[in-house]
Amino acid sequence: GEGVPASQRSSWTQFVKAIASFSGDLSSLTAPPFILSPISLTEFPAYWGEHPQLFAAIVDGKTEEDRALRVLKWFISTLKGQYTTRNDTMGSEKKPLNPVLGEEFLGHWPDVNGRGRQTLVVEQVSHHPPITAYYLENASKGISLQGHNAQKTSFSSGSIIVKQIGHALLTINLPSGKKEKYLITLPRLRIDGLWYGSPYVELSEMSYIASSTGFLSTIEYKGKGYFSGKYHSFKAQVFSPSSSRAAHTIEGQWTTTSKDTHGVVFTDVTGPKETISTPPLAEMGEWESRKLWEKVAKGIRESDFDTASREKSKIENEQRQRRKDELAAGTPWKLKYFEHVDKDQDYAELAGLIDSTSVPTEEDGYIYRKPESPNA
Ligand code: 0T9
Repeated sequence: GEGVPASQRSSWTQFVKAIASFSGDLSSLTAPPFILSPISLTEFPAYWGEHPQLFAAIVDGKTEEDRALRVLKWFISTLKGQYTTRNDTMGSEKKPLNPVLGEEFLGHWPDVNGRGRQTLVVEQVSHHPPITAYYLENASKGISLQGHNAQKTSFSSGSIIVKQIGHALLTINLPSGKKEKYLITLPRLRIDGLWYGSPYVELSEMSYIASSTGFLSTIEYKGKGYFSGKYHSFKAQVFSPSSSRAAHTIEGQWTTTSKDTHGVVFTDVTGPKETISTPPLAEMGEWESRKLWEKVAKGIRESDFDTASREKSKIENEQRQRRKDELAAGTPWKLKYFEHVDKDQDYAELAGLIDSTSVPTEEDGYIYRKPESPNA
C-alpha cells in the first residue's frame, strides 16, 4: 500500500481485515494513526452550504421547471465538497472523529452582493446509532434545508459500502406566499482504494430529488468505465409531472463539469468553493465540535497520537459517566436545536414520486427537525 507509512503497514492490513469481517458501526474500530482525521462528522453538513450563491439563486427561478433545475444544479455542485474534500486537503479519505451526543457545529456564510446571509446549525442528536441533524438556511431568501444523516456500512469485494440513512428536505417560501418542497435522497457510497491505504469515495446507484410541484430529478452515479470511462460520473434526468419522457438530461462528472444535451455547461465546480465561517476557537462553547475535540485534533495534526488517544478516552469516559448519571437521575439528555419526530409527513408524501422499490425504508426512528423551521 503506497498510502501507508512503512511502520503502519501491518496495522493497516489488520484494520482492513477487521473491516472485512465486520458490519455495523465502523466508528468503533481502532484505526492506525495515519488514517485518522482531526475533523468530526458534525462538520460535514457544512458541505451543503459551500455554494451559497447557487443556493440563494434557487428562489430566482421563474417557473417550477426552472426551480427544479436550479435545485439539481445546486445539489450536484455540492457533491465534490461532500465526497472529495478529505482527499484534496488530507491526501485521502480519512476516518472522521465520532461525534458525541450533543456535539454542535455552528457557522455562517456572509451576505455578499445581496445574496443574503446563510447559516448552519448542526447537532449530534444520537450516539448509538450515530445520527447528525442539520439545518441550513438563507432566511432573507426564504430557503432552507433540513436534514439528518446516519450510515450503515458493509464490505464487498474489497470496498466499504456505505448506505446513507436519512434525507434532506429543501423548502422554498416563494414571494407569492406559496411553499415548495423538495425531498432529496442520498447516494450510496463505495470506499475504494483500501488495500493501497489511499481510500476515496465513489458514488453508485441512484439518488432522487422529488418536488411538491411534481417535478422529479433522477441522478445515476457511475465510476470509471461506464458513461464516459471517467471516475465520478453521473447522468441526471428531470421529469415534468405531465410526461414520462425526460425534459432535461445532464451528463458529466460531479468533480468537474457537466453539460446538457445541447452541450451547454450545467455545473462547473472547477473553481473555488466557499468554506463556512466559524467563530474563533476561544469564543466557542464547550459543546462546539472544534472546542470539544481541540486537544484530540491537535494531537492528530501534530502526530502526537499518545496525547490524541488519551484526550479521546477522556471525552469518551466523561460521556459514559454522563449517561450513567442521567439514567440514575431519570433525566435523559435534552437536545438543544432539534427534536425527534415519529414521522416526516413531507417525506411520506414526496417519496411517493420516486420508484417505490428504491425508496429507503429504514428512516424509522431517525427523523429529527428544528422545531421553528418552516416545515415543522
Ligand atoms: C455525510 C459523507 C458522509 C457523511 C461520510 C462513510 C464515512 C462517514 C460518513 C456520508 C456527508 O454529507 C457526506 C461523506 C463521506 C462519508 C465518510 C467516508 C468514510 O470513509 C467514513 C467511514 C465511517 C470511515 O471512516 C471508514 C474507515 C476509513 C478507514 C476509510 C477512510
